Amino acid sequence: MAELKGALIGCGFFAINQMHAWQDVEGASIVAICDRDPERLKLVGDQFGIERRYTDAAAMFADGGFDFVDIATTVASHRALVEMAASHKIPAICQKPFAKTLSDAKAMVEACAQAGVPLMVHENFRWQTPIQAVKHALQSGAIGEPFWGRFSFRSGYDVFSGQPYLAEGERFIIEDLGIHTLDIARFILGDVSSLTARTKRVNPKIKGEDVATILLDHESGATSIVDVSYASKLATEPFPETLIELDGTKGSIRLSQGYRLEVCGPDGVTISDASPPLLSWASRPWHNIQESVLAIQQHWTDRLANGGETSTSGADNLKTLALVEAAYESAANGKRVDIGALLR
Ligand code: NAD
Ligand code: 89V
Repeated sequence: MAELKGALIGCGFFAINQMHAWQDVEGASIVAICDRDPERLKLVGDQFGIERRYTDAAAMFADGGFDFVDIATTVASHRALVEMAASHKIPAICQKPFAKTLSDAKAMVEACAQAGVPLMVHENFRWQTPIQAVKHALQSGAIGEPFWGRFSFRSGYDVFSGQPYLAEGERFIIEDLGIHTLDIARFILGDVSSLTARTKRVNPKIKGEDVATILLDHESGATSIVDVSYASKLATEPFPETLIELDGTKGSIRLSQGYRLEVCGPDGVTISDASPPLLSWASRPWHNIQESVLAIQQHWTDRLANGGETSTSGADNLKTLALVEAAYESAANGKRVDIGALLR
């Protein structure tokens, strides 16, 4: 089958990972790039040898010559760019956060559905090797029916040095990082019916919240906690590991720091190393995230070539984004928020 041709919009901090990963993906490659900042456009174009360069996305779509677009810009531009892709009938990948609001996200899903083109959110954390290992352990039946979980990301890593805009928004950790952790909770324990959240800002140099604790009621009846912090000074910095605890009717799963996976079931205890591989272009500690970028982009390529909905389609991601909106609402009014009402 002919290789799929992609165009990438947004040549910033994280797009470097996406460009590296596209070089490793089987069945697709990037043929055009766009950034409104000419310096970033030159830097990425030169580094990855891309000749077709645009400072205007509309001009790139008008020229065409690609099968899909990979939108790697920050959230403010997502709706306009996804709708532009839909108007040209071009399948689109859109970085997280999918949209500024749930109503924008619903409109983006609708625009792509009307155009008949696939839409995937680059929600890569569920594709991390350790997260997939937890999912497989749970699916094996080793711990029976899960009734409780904890999904935890606590760190003191200086995330603002690479992504200074994260210090400037009214919203920070739930929208940027908790969105991944909430998605992992959905991926592992299924959809959520209601939630309650509490937030704090510990770092006085940023505008938004940097600590959040969220209690989730899953549709299955399970209860879980999503707790995220960029204000936690720990003896060994765990960035960017998500730690998981699951209790089931027959046993338990623990994914602990250092990618140690412990599965305790009726037949005994299995301890394994769920470390992600270190790809040739990756560097620690980001290698866990970087590997998941390759995995999600390969998944997109395989689905685009062979058909079928992606794991983190736009429609699926509405249910994660609803948790983000609900968490801010609950933190503001102190009440439990019904997720079904937000999605209707
Ligand atoms: P960035 O600011 O470094 O890069 C964004 C780039 O997009 C900039 O170069 C900017 O000039 C360009 N841009 C913005 N609007 C544009 C438009 N309309 N047309 C053309 N170019 C435009 O941001 P970043 O840190 O690379 O983050 C980008 C996105 O990736 C964010 O949504 C962020 O949340 C997400 N992100 C995801 C992960 C992950 O693991 N999935 C990790 C980090 C960042
Ligand atoms: O994945 C992200 O969106 C990043 C980070 C993991 C650093 O929070 O911003």
